[in-house]
Amino acid sequence: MLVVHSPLCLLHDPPTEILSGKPVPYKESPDRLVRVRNALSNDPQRKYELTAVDDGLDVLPDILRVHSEDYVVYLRRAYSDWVEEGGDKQGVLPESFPHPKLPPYKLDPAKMSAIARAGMHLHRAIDILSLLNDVGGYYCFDLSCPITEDTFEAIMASARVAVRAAQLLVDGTQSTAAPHGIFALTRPPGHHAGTGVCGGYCYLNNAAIAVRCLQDAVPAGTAKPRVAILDIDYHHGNGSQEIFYSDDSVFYISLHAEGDYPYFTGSSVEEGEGPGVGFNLNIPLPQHTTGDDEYLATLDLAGKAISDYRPDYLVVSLGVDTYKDDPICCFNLTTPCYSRIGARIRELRLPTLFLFEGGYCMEVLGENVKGVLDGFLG
Ligand code: Q9C
Ligand code: ZN
Repeated sequence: MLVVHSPLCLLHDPPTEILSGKPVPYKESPDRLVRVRNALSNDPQRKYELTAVDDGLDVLPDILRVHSEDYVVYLRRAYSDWVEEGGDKQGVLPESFPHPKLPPYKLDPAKMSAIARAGMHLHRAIDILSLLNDVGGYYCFDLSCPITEDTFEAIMASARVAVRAAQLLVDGTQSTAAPHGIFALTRPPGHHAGTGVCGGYCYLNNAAIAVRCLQDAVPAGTAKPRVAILDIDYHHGNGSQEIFYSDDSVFYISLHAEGDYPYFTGSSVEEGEGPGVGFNLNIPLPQHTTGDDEYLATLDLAGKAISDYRPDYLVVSLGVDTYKDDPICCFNLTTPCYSRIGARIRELRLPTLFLFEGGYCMEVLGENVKGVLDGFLG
């Protein structure tokens, strides 16, 4: 199996996040990536071929099919503007947020038009404005997404990994006996990032960017490929849900913990809107009591829904924070369960793009991710 990665993804390394009200060491560390990479490259059977993505690959057009220009300009400029305005060198951490109970979410019109102007000329005019320092809360929904000096470089590299992996999946799908699979070693993760907002360690929605690449890789006049996203991260992918909520060409299915982060989405009544009604499926599972058997039984239901949709591609948001000893999550999955998950995904017999999302138990992170991929390979 091809594994696409980028050393630049290691650059993002914020010192702290706020968890339960206090600063703690940042859980979404570069070491996560190293652990997974090592587990795959040390496979005794050498089943995984690691390939670094070309740093020169221009993925801005791909990103702009998912995210708004003003948001991307914000991400690009936020750190330098913040430091210029006297913000802490450790990184941007907004401290005031628009709230649904305090509408409207008005920004200074002069700032917004400057942002919009910069957005239209994103390639060359990134340095028009230093106006964004006090709007961070408009582009962020929690305290787990500091923007450091290196964040933009790392999130662009993560998006490049996603795009390249999608391209390779399309290229390799012609010949098929076994279902074809590719792993995008994306980090920072993506499924909490929405059209214009970061949160939950996520800045750019790598899975969504990959979905649009898969869909756009067909000749003009050909039917748009249908894509199913199976999100098996412990947390609900609120960003992915938002991006595809009214889109019937993308079926988003999530298994996640009921009542845990991100708290305000993930209910089974969220079934899509407009043309997207019926193409968003949330399956919340109880915290503390969900173990291997309950999880696999639920995954079978998800698999049935995916088969019924008849997608051309499957994109898997692969989080392993469902593990029993994950430091910030409360499911009880054991290591042997991960290869069984991979085997279930294999049974769908679809060209499959796996993207790395969450998972914070460092000791077994590599083993658990490799378990899913091993199970898929059969
Ligand atoms: N009390 C991913 O797994 N903080 N993101 C949670 C819970 C943020 C998780 C606080 C967790 C984000 C990709
Ligand atoms: Zn997660």
